[in-house]
Amino acid sequence: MSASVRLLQDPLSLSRLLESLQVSFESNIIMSEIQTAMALLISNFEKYAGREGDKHTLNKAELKELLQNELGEMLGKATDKAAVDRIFNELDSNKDNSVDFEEFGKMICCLTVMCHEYFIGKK
Ligand SMILES: [Ca+2]
Repeated sequence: MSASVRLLQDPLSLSRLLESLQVSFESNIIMSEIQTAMALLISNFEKYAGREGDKHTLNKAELKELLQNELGEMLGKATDKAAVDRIFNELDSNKDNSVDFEEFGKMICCLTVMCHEYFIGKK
């Protein structure tokens, strides 16, 4: 089983751990590179989520646009209609016909782990 698959199996235990550590988000600090990457993920998600309907979730059209514009070269044919339908259905884990940031975040984590595995394999 790859790390990216394992990552998707129990994200709740990780969030419970982080909550128990009383993680805080101060807005007046100088952000590290990882914190900057997190802020960029949030702002980019909100940019697409805010185009139609609920401004904090992606509908299928918003997800397709985000995939094409932000991950197009990486995902290749994943922006075909059938592929977008499959990705949307897979991400929408609570089946409310929208993709919230938590659902989107799982895809970004999974892709990031896959990138890491790919580059480790190149060494
Ligand atoms: Ca959803």
